[in-house]
Amino acid sequence: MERGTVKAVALISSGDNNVRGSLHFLQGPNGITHVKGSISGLKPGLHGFHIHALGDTTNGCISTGPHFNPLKNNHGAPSDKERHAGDLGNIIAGPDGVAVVSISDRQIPLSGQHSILGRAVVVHADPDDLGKGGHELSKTTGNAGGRIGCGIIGLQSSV
Ligand SMILES: [Cu+2]
Ligand SMILES: [Zn+2]
Repeated sequence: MERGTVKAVALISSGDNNVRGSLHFLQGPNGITHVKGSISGLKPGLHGFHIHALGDTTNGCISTGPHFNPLKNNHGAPSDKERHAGDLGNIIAGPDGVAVVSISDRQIPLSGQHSILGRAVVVHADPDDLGKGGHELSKTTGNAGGRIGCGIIGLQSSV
């Protein structure tokens, strides 16, 4: 896999609510990708936050497909060995409805075979139970509820 510095950006929006935001992705030479930004218009509390497989929003966030899962694992927490590559856990919105995002992760590269470029970031209505909720959806989606915002991850100039 390429290990150069690569930058990407995703603008988060939704067709039918006020969820908005922008996220910046930076992959360092060590292969760790940093995700930084903020998302507003959220209900205070935890919201599932994932990379989904497809960069397709023709039918809104629903057409971004399932969680990005190139290794065919079960859903889990970002810190779990068994997880989807796209499992980034939860973001937390404050009383003002704004979630500040600052995540570093090894499984979301911006280059190479398992690159997330051209895929989508999705924010959910409910908390991700990280695979441990005992719900029938826990091992596939974390039972995180509806998709209230999403954006396609696009390459940005690294200059
Ligand atoms: Cu999701
Ligand atoms: Zn997942």
